Amino acid sequence: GFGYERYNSVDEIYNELKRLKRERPSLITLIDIGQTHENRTMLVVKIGGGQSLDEDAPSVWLDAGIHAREWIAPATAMFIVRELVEGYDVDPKLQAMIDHVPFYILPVMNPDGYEYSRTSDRMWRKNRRPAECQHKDWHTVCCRGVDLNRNFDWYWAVSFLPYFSASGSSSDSCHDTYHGPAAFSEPESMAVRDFLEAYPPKAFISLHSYSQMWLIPFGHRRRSYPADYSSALRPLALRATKALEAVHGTKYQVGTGADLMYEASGGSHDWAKGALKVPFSYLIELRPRNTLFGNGFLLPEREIAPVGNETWAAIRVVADEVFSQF
Ligand code: 0X9
Ligand code: ZN
Repeated sequence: GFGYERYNSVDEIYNELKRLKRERPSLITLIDIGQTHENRTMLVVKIGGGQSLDEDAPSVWLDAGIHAREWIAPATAMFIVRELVEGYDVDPKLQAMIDHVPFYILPVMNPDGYEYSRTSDRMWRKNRRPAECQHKDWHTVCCRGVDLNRNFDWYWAVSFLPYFSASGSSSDSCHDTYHGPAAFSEPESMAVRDFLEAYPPKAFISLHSYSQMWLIPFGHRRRSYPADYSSALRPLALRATKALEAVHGTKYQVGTGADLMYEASGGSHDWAKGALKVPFSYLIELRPRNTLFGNGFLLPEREIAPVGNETWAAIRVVADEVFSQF
C-alpha cells in the first residue's frame, strides 16, 4: 500500500488522493485533466480555495514527475499534499493562506513513463509515445517517447547549440531529449497547457531531480532573463532557498538552467513565464547535489521525508508571497 516515505506506484498515489478526498471533502477536489498515450488519468489535486473552480482566484501550481526516473519528485509532491492537508487544521496562518490561495498539484505528470521506469527501465525519462521510425543510413530505427520538458511552445525545437548536444533539444526520436513532432504534440503537455490556460496560476513550480538547483527562466538561452528577473524572480528564489537551507542545511544554487547547466528549449517553466506570463515560475532540481555516491536518480527512500520537509519550507515562502501580493 501507499506510504509517504516510499516510492509508490501510480495506482497507490491515486488511491491515496482518493482516500484524502473522502476524508476531507470540503478541502480537497480531484480534477481529471486528461489521458496519457496508455490511457492513464492525469490527476490534479486541488487543496483549498473552496470547492468551486474559480478561474480568477490566485493559485499556486505544482507538478512533479514530468521525467519518469526522477522518483523523488512525485514523492515530494505527495509529501507537500500531506503538509497542506494536515497543516490546515493546526496552523491558522497556513489555513488563511490556503483558503485564499489554493494549490493545484499534479503529482505524476508522466504516469506512463513513471510506471515504465518502475517495471522495465529504471532510467527511462520520456513519456511512452508509440514508436516513430526513421531511416538511418541502410536501416530503419523505431523509438518510443518524447521528452515532455522539450515539448512546450517556448522556442520549441530551437537549438542554439552549434553541435549535437546530449542535453539541448533533439529531433531524433531515439534521443532522450526528443522534442516531439510538434509543440504540444503530447497528451500530457497538452493537458497541462489547457488546464493552466483555463486556471492561470500566480506561481508555477515544477519538481525535478537532481542537482540541488532552484532554476529561474529562461533556460533556452544563456544570459536571457525575464524583465523582472532581478527585481522579483531572483530575490524570491533566494528567500525560498534560504528557508530550505534552514531546515537541514541543504545548499541550493540559484539561477537560470541555461547559465547553471545547459541551454534547452521547450521547457514547461520557460513557457509558463514567457508565454503564459505566470509571475513566479521555477524549476526545482531536488537532491542529491552530485553523483559522487552513485546514480543521482536513485535517492534512498530515507531521504524522502527530509527532502519533503525542506522543499515544503521553500515552496511555502513562494505561496506566502503570492498570498501577500494578490
Ligand atoms: O533537462 C531538463 O529538462 C532539466 N534537467 S533534468 O535533469 N531534470 O532533466 C533542466 C531544465 C532546465 N532548463 C535548462 N537547463 N535549460
Ligand atoms: Zn527532470
